[in-house]
Amino acid sequence: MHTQVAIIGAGPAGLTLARMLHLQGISSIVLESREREYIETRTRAGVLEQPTVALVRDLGVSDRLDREGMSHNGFYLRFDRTTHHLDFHRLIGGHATVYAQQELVKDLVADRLSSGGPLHFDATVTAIENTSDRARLTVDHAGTPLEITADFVAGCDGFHGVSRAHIPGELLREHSRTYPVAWLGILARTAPTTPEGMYCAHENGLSVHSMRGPNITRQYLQVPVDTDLDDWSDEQIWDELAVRSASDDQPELERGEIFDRSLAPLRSYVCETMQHGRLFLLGDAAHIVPPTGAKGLNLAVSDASTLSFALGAFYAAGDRSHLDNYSATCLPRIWKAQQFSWTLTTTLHALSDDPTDWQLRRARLGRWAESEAEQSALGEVYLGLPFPTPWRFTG
Ligand code: RFL
Ligand code: PHB
Repeated sequence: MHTQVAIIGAGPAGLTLARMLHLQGISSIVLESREREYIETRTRAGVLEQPTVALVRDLGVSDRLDREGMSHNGFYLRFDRTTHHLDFHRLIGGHATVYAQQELVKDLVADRLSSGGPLHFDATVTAIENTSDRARLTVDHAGTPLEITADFVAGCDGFHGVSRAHIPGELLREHSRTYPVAWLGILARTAPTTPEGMYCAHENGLSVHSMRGPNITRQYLQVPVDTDLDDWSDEQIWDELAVRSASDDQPELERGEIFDRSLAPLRSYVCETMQHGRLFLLGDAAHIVPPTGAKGLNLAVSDASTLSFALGAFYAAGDRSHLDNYSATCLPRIWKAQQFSWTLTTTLHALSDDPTDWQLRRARLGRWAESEAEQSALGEVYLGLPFPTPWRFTG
């Protein structure tokens, strides 16, 4: 089996790339190690930046996103029992959209299958051979060995995938930072706490209050990284969410049935370079941001857009320069998102018992609450910096 581009992983990076290549007349095969149902129900991200939404519209797969996505002007910030609304729309224009990652994945899978594009589930790539004239992938497809050759390989296989290990160690510079905390996330049947998402900074730690619809909330608690999910009863989760979000200006948090819970440790990671020979890394395969600020999915889509443009230039005009510059083109935007996520993470979480740290964090929160200049600067990155290139090569 031969294809122009072999795509490893059917997450946001792999599926958006497959759609962009299809629209540019470039063939691809998507290989996903899990079953369809698993990737369509995995609870993860929820906040889409403006450039991500614009791209999904441009790709013609936004019908449900346009109907069901919740458009937000900014977010709420609560500390010292007081609520502040950061209205980025009023200050700089634009919106963020709340739409669950697995819903976007469902839309992209349905589109891929209905347009006849190859997408194989239960297909695990175990090795990539990167030679001068082609790449060769070894695949375990439901227990049957399969070999695929491709002009290029897009490693969209997430942080624990196989692709990154195929960049030679001597070329790889890894930037890694772990945090002593994780997010305990829940989905619950109850109305959203605030009309838009809210970050609450409390001396016990962060709580985040988001939503997935008029009667479903998504909420997170900062917990120690070695927490066992079973250590928390539903009542303890609600009690702690209530303590951290308590205010003097808004009603108390509503409680409801918790029907999903998960734990996600916080990590920052970037690998430089993001390419070697015919292999390109995208999304979580190349970088991880802590969830504070909601950048991960959006970075994955941004990388896909950059690679789509570069492949378009190669196939339409024989111009390899954009492929050669892929990593250098992606990295500045990735680092800006890293910086944003790190600033939000270190300001909103309680990461030490030192009272001086808390005063410094409060001072920064105070500036975010009182200064429109600070809010505009935050809003520019939160709503989404422009993607490095268009997704389509037009000559
Ligand atoms: P994915 O989504 O992990 O997809 C990778 C896919 O590759 C498959 N795979 C393989 N397939 C074949 N062969 C192999 N050898 C393979 N190895 C792996 C996997 O099964 C999988 O299907 O990576 P991608 O496409 O780079 O997308 C990244 C995003 O999923 C991730 O960054 C976000 O979910 C992060 N994130 C958030 N991002 C946002 O932009 N906004 C948010 O609001 C947001 N909130 C979050 C988040 C992540 C969270 N967790 C759980 C870490 C909230 C949380 C709690
Ligand atoms: C979410 O809605 O899942 C969400 C909201 C804000 C974040 C991360 C995730 O920073």
